[in-house]
Amino acid sequence: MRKNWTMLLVLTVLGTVLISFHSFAAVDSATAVGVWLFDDGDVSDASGNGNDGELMNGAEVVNGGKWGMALSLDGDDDYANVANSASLDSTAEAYTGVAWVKLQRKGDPYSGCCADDHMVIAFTTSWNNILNVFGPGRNTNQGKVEVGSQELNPRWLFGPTTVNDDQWHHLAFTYDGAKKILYIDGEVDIDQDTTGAFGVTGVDVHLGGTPTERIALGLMDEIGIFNVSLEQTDIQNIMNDGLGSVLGLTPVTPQGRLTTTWANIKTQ
Ligand SMILES: [Ca+2]
Ligand SMILES: [Ca+2]
Repeated sequence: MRKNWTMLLVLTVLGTVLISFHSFAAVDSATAVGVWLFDDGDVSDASGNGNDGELMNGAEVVNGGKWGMALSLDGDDDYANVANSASLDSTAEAYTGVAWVKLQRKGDPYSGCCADDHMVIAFTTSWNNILNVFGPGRNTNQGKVEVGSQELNPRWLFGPTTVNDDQWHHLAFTYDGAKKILYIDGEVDIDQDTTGAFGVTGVDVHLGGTPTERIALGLMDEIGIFNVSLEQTDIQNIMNDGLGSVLGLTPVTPQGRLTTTWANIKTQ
């Protein structure tokens, strides 16, 4: 009898630990405003909010993504446009934007900011909320990642790490009304105390460029927008397991499992 009670206790404790671990690891899919995996060959939104995008000026969805297919940008005039919606407007006060990017170096540094930057995610054209990679016009800052908004105080922030090396990097920008945080490959690249709200009402979202400038050269995959500021563990789960599987939208792929296994092995 005593043995059974002990076993019951052990199982209860184990169950509680597993349940709390699971809820800690989960990202609430209800906070995902737009999820663009590109795996259907287009810019369809997997979040359920209907924020489907449109390929502009010859932008393509191609094989060779981080996982499955990816958005391909020519550095000239390509981008994807997502029309404004009430769900996109819900990101004004708390926000997370995530994306995998594989960007090429556009050329040698020269004087003249900033039309040759690589835009990743932008609520614009008034720079209401941007996740942007510096181009040659930024001179020695070429390849560094910039986040911010015209309406925040302070407005802009960029970190030390460069990502224009034709390798895949995971970028995330979070804002909670008190702090901007830029993550690169799951680690904090830079953060800054900040106040204000994004003026995004009625604004389209552009992926990989804008209608007038800052056209990325390279690939982008697994772009997501949330109306909450996610924690670092959430960002790392999205990076390691894939945006679709973390949100329960797609099954965990063998490739995703392998990536996670390798990441675990490497950190041991
Ligand atoms: Ca084009
Ligand atoms: Ca993909």
